[in-house]
Amino acid sequence: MEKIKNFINGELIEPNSKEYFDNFSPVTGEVYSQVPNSDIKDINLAVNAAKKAFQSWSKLSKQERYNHIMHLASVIEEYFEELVKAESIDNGKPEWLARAVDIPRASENFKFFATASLHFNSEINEMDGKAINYTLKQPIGIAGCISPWNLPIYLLTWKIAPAIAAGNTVIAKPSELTPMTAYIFSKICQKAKFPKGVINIVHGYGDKVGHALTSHSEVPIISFTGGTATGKKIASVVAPMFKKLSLELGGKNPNIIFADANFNNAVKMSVKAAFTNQGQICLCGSRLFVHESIYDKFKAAVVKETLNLKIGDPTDDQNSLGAVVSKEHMKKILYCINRAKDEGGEILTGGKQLILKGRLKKGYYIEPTIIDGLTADCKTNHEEIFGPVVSMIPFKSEEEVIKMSNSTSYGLSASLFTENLSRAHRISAALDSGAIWVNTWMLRDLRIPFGGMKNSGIGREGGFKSLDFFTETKNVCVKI
Ligand code: TXE
Repeated sequence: MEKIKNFINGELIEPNSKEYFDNFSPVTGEVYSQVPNSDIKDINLAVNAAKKAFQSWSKLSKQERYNHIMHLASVIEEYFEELVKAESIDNGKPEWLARAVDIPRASENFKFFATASLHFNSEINEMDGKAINYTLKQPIGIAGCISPWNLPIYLLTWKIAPAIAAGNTVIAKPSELTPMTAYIFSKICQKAKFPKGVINIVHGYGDKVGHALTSHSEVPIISFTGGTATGKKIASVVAPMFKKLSLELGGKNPNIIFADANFNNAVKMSVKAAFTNQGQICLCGSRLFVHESIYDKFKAAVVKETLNLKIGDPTDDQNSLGAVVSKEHMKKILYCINRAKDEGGEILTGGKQLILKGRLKKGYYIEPTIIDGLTADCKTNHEEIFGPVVSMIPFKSEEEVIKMSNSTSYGLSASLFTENLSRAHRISAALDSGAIWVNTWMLRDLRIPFGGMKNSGIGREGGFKSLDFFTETKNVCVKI
């Protein structure tokens, strides 16, 4: 059975403890590899390597860093199919989805931020001929990048790429549930002969090695994507140390359908927003608000479209949904579905675990589930479920739907569907969300500021915002 290794100073090495834990594939429910149970000693090793590498990496020209990073991106492309298969086995997502989204994005992240770093300007503020201010944007040091299991290599590289493009070195801690593509990425760094110590990857549990990383005095920047509860814990460790901190946390995103919406597009997008990646994307639209005048017709169409989704073997491109990430997470989702019933919800379709045949019989599959009949203020409509579950709620007016949409503690993203231009602008401005889509969902441009309000996080990443985050801004005032 394959033992995953840490990647420190360009070498693949065992954890200091020599201890490993099991990595289950959600596709089969079987253990298929071993994850290093790393600790503070592994982080110390990585810190030494990253500190040394920073001396040379931060002093390279932007063009030299660009050349290294673009080469790395091209080697990722050589490993494309291996990464697709690994992501699917590790996470449970359909291979077609990894092929269309996750793996292309991994190399795109590097290409995008390498290029962006060449165009990253500083500011000049002239003072009526008396003085000139200019800003320096300098690399800071070691960035700690902690990523979750839902989009493993996509989010890992979304953090590593801007950090190194800005001239920092990195210690990354991938989710312990989905370490495999990060391990393959370590081998890719070796194949690309990427400068040693610039990228280090340490595997293990969040409260152990993740905590060792966030609390390390020589790691001044922390970028985290994951659950809100974990974000809170990390903030409490990092804030008193005055580190730079970016938190991308959970969401309970509204998807709002007005009566004048393009009906077919709204149905298609609502189903996509609810169930893509088995509903395990922080941007998924899990609360579906539909205007009362089209509610019944829309409900019937969404149920019909959902019944057309096939769930099963992630290697079969005919299947829309694969497995959810872990047994524990499957249990949590099923608990939330039962709680919705207790709250008085009616299950329109789905609602159960799906037991498949053959090698998939112990896998973690859940039917895409639509719930109706709950009020906007119940637990089902307030707490993040993070599975293939959507709850439908009717509304009467703009005012009412804005109030219901904004009633949760989250504020990550929202979608609204209408052909009325003024209304689209009005509602967009009124929603408590960091990202709003009109007549679409999850259409992503890497240049845009990305992040959430309220309990969905702090800070914005994406484009020059990421490069700003991973640099220290200094103002220099020169008197003339
Ligand atoms: O996330 P965690 P999990 C949400 C979703 C999900 C919930 C929990 O609701 O059900 O979070 O998922 C590391 N110090 N999202 O358990 O625990 C951990 O090892 C430092 C939303 O996977 O937040 C992993 O690498 N690090 C989300 C990473 O944090 C710690 C995507 C995320 O783990 C740590 C995924 C600690 N004390 C889940 N504890 C999104 N917004 O995209 C854990 N970690």
